[in-house]
Amino acid sequence: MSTAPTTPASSDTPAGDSPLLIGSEGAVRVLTLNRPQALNAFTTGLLSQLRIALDDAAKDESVRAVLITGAGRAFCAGQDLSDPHIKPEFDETTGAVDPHRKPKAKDIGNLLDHYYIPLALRLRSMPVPTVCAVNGVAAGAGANFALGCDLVLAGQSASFIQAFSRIGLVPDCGGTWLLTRLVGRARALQLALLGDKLSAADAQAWGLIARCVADAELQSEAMQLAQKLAKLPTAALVHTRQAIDASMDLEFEDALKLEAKLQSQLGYAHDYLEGAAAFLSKRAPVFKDR
Ligand code: T3D
Repeated sequence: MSTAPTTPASSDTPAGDSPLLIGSEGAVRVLTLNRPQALNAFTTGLLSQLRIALDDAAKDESVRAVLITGAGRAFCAGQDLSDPHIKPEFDETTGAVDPHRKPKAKDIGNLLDHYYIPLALRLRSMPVPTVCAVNGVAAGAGANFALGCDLVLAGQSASFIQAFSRIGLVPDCGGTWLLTRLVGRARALQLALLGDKLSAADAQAWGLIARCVADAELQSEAMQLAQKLAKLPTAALVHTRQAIDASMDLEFEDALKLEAKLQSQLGYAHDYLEGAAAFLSKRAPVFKDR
């Protein structure tokens, strides 16, 4: 079953033009960032809606995978730098910062505490697998939000930019943690210090994303992938994510013990019994645990 994207109420876009579109295709919940005029940059309104939509998907037992993408030519240009919550003071005519005027303090860390950290944690702990279809440029927090998803596909014209150093900030939305684990220290530093654009093809070659696909195929490939994940044993997939993430900080023996602990839990659950029975009776399994 497929439902048209809905348009929840929003404070930062005109009625009927919500910054987040929410739809479904069978067991896949589809979230589309929808501020194409600003390359889907994150406002506090969009960040809140995104977190609420992920909470809803997490609670809804009929959802077995989440697919996230962007409307228009970009995936997401990161924090909306004109958002009144963080916009710094400067002379709008000349674009200059007045060196004699003490800028009004706007604590960006506060923005992270209230919006980005809860969002990144929500994404990383989803009880279902997440797929990101990066349909164009993904910059700053937009790039790191995408990289926080379980499987990332990107269209061939998409790119990834750690734009933070360009504006005097450090990578956030999990960037320092994710980049180092995905591509190693040397490449993480190269991306983060220089803020250069990395093409989707290079992102795949570097192991930053799962796959780069033709632009025209991106949405259908991502949906196929999400549908495939939705049919797999959800609880086992989510425990797998948990074990892989934890492994980075564990000794080998502790990783073995964590695997045994998770296997104990899963071994009593329906999906393992179903998977093993289906294999032995040469039929397709029907998984249902979440
Ligand atoms: O306070 C904090 O910042 C804390 C949070 C930090 C998290 C972050 O994400 S920091 C990083 C913020 N993002 C950036 O610095 C990226 C800024 N954008 C760009 O560098 C470029 O737009 C892109 C490389 C992403 C794309 O370039 P291009 O040439 O394809 O498009 P464009 O012409 O620059 O942008 C098109 C429109 O989108 C333009 O509006 P206009 O002139 O047509 O009315 C542009 O201003 C707008 N836009 C793009 N990015 C942002 C944005 N508007 C607000 N905020 C943006 N981040």
